[in-house]
Amino acid sequence: KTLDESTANARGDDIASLARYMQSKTCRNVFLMLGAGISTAAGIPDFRSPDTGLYANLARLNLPYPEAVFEINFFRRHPEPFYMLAKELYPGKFRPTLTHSFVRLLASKSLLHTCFTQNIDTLERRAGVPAGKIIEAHGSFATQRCIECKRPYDDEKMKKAVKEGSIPRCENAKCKGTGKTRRNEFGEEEKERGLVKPDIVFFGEGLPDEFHRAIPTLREADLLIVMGTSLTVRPFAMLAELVREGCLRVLINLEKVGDLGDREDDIVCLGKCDEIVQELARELGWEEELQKAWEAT
Ligand code: CNA
Repeated sequence: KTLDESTANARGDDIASLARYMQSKTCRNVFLMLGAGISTAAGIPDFRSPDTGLYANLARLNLPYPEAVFEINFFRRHPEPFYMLAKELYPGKFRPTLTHSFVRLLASKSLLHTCFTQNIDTLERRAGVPAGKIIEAHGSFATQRCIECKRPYDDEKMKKAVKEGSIPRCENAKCKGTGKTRRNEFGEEEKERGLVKPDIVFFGEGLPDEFHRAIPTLREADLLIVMGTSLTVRPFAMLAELVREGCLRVLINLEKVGDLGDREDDIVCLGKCDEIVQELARELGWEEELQKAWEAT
């Protein structure tokens, strides 16, 4: 056997035993931890993949360092790079992947307890995963508000601004922004209103309350599947350590990440998530249903 064949066989065995476990009575509450890698097949670049990731392709934005584009203090001074990127990443033009449809299937089979996602692309919702099962830990592009006075900003105006490449500002007449003044179109001095930002969590901002509220439920997990994430962003990455010892943990990713693989029963399946999920669906007898669910998206 070649090394490749042995690896493929080992993966096949792992997937078969995972499927058996999922079909057993013990496996009632499935939790997911998702990241940008489940959306790369939809055409959305992730952050950290070499060559294709956003961080490798940000030179054109003239940033002091790549993460600055998602830092709240940098955004307050220089919103332009973020809005250039938002134009490319804005939801609407991307279709869910097979992996997103697999999540939907888990929900329709009453196996899914909670899907924790770091993704901001809203593709879980678009694939039909019930909103009540999703925790968008880093927020999403679905809504937006002023970063100073926090007044929500209109969805349609936001779409238009992103499309046109303009930078939206708060429309609350009382918004004082950062206190800076500027001259308006009539030559009068007025306070510059705050910048509008999608409700995605930037570095330097807190995670949504619903994320914190959902953490204790992880103790109920019988199975945790971690997919498409480098597990480098905290506190999200810590969730994988919070499931009880007896909970089966599975990693489906291009590379090994976090401490997945360190516990005796952990399963590590390295490869593209769409391919592995398809193999798993085959083992579960869900292949046709998965295909149909995906075609319907
Ligand atoms: P990341 O740090 O870029 O890591 C992605 C991981 O996925 C890496 O380990 C890759 O090897 C792996 N990967 C890439 N493609 C595949 C594939 N087809 N199959 C399996 N594995 C794959 O991204 P994280 O999500 O870990 O980082 C967290 C950030 C990224 C969050 O704050 C997100 O908001 C942010 N982000 C989100 C999106 C999105 O919503 N689609 C896109 C880019 C960045």
